[in-house]
Amino acid sequence: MNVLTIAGSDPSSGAGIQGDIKTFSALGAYGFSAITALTSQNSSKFFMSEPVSPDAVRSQIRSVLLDFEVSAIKIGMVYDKKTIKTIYDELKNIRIPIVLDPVFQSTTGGVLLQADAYEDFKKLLLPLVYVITPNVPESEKITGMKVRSQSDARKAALKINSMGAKNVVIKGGHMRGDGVTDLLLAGKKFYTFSQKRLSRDNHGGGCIFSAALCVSIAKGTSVPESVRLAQSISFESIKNASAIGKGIAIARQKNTDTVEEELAGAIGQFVSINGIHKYIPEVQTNFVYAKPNPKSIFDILGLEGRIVKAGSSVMVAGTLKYGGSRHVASAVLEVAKRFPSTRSAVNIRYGNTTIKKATAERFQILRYDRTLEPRSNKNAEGKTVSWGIKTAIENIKNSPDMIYHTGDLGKEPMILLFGKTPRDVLIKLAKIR
Ligand code: PXL
Repeated sequence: MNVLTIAGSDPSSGAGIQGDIKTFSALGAYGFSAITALTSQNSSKFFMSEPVSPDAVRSQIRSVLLDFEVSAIKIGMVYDKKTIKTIYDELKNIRIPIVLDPVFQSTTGGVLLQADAYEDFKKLLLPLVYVITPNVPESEKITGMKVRSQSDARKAALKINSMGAKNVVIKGGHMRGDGVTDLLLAGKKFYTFSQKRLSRDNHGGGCIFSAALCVSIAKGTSVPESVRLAQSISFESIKNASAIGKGIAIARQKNTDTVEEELAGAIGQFVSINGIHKYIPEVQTNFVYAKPNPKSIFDILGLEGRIVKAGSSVMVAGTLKYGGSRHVASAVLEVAKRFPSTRSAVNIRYGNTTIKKATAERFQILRYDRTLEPRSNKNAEGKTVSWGIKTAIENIKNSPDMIYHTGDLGKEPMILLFGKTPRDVLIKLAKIR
């Protein structure tokens, strides 16, 4: 999934374009960028800034939108009137959700929006916006109101909404109190999200919030859920800030794991393998990948749906979801309990030749016999796979590469191929085809 940031360059890489790209990557999104302005700053001082020409801003945005699929756009530093007008002209007719982070001043005091550009900022950009994410001083600038309390914040949110922004988040970091409460106005409803207050200044935390929000919106997650996620990601990154320069600490994205990215990539490769249709069983195929140390199938990403065969073509029907797979996920869950590094699996059609090739490759192959399953277990919905896998791995010392069964009355035989990662599973699959 791809997103675009339209923002200023920050050579300290904590905020702006560079910060956004890091956040996008950490969350498994591909980030495109269009640079509106150059700033020169470090952790102590903001030295200067200058705009990129309108032609160049326009051309950058077009070069991205003409070619790539973009699921959401983030706008950060827009610097001046000409840049605002250019962005407005390029985005006014597109249907991609826009997250606007109104940044007016850098942490070290640099001017990110010129004084004569506020009117155009409000008039042209706010009506394009799906979610806007001001902090308290920014919300005051936009509305002309004083925002000192939660009730002021609600009034400000309503006003910003009336100015055109569909959903409004007012980040509460600058308000007094032990905790920090971010306020969301979505539709006609208010939501609040509270978090402990971290007593450290940082550079980049706000950019991380809006960039994470942008990725979450791009994935189709609801606005309230996306705000909750953005708050948690920016909180962790502020906690993780490091004083790598002589001045203010720079917020650092925690590396989130890339379960979704890896699995989606592997499924894409799987379906394009030449002749793979011969390996799709009657019940079709699922391909799963667990978070580290999965506790239930809801820690395991799989297709809600299947990889299906139609003649000799194979395609993905459904989307990736935690808990999306029951059978293959239950198998991985059982194996991961004994062998935590095994986190991925795919089910393929049973065939003698496949077993022989796997034997020749010296795979660790196990089998279980479904006909030996205790009747009480058979009657319990969905327990067969767990029982079978548990039985198969009971006495082994090394993690299995393959576990199969040869069926039961009305049950198709099946092979499960395991690996540490989806890529590992594909490598094993290549050896036995
Ligand atoms: O964090 C706001 C911000 C956004 N964009 C750029 C910046 C800053 C803060 O310094 O420099 C380019």
